Amino acid sequence: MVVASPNLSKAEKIRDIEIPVIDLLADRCEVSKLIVQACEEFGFFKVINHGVPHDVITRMEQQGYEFFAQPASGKQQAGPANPYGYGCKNIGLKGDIGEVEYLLLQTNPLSIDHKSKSISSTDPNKLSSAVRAYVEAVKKLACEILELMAVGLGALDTSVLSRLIRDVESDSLLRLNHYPKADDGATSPSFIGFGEHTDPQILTLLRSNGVDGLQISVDGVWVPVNPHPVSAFCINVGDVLQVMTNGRFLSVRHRAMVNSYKSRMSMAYFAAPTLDATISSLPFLLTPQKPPLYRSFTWAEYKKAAYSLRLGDSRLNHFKAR
Ligand code: GA4
Repeated sequence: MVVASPNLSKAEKIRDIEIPVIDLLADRCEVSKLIVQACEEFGFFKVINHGVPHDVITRMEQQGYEFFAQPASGKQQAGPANPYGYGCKNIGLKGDIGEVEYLLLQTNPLSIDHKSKSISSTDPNKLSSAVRAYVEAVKKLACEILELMAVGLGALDTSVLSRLIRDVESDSLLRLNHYPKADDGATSPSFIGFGEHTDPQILTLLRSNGVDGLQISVDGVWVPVNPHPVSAFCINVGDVLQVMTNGRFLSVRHRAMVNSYKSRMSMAYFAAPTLDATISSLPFLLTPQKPPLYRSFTWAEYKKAAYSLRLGDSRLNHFKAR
């Protein structure tokens, strides 16, 4: 719960009190207000009682552990990530590097089935069924959260955000990240697993194996996000949602550090629209005093810009309204 401590800066406050943990089984109207408040203040919050079945999560995690435990030659069958598939240390297409290995997957059912064959040498069906079940459950959760946001923002049409990601052709992604512990082969003295960036999409739903490493930037200060409660999902606003809310919600810079006591695995679902979807500020949030901060663009255009820039670049600056 966020408590008021009047004389502290936002960074000092959050260091003491943690980002908000929101119980999705609480009163719907209250929950929608808390979500909006968290998105405005921090761009991050956690949800508990989220309805994603425990066995769906553990099956997916198990597949992740098995994949990363393979020898390099096995993992490389699923790579190089260009941008999808298995990647090791190389992030994106512009030379960014981190102490991380990952699997980046498209989430439409056909692509999951196809890619599972190159990822799993043992049982592709087991892998694809775990990924499909996980994606279905987190997509449902993402839709629910987007509907609560729309309620909290006062939208008459409460599906105005969720329908963007509901389409089977949505460009949503699933990323499994493995950050080996620092003495397990991490070579960078900075211990940066995944360098600072914002997420380009609408919303990110993140799970980790209870090991810390995630940090968010609050007023320019790096603040660790405690991985507890372990059953929670950590949710953050992406660039597209910042645009749609005309800057009311914040797409906040974050990064992942490696640590020296335990390796970390995280699973991130990036909820995105279809490639041809047009993104612009929601009309009911615009007034003569608050004109659009960004120009309209398609998701394909934004994604192309993201891959032409470095990880830490500010993409949204390129889409400001004139
Ligand atoms: C950051 C969020 C997601 O992990 C991701 C990343 C993508 C990639 O790793 O392929 C990007 C990065 C992310 C933003 C800028 C571009 C694209 C690497 C990079 C340098 C999958 C995404 O959609 O954007």
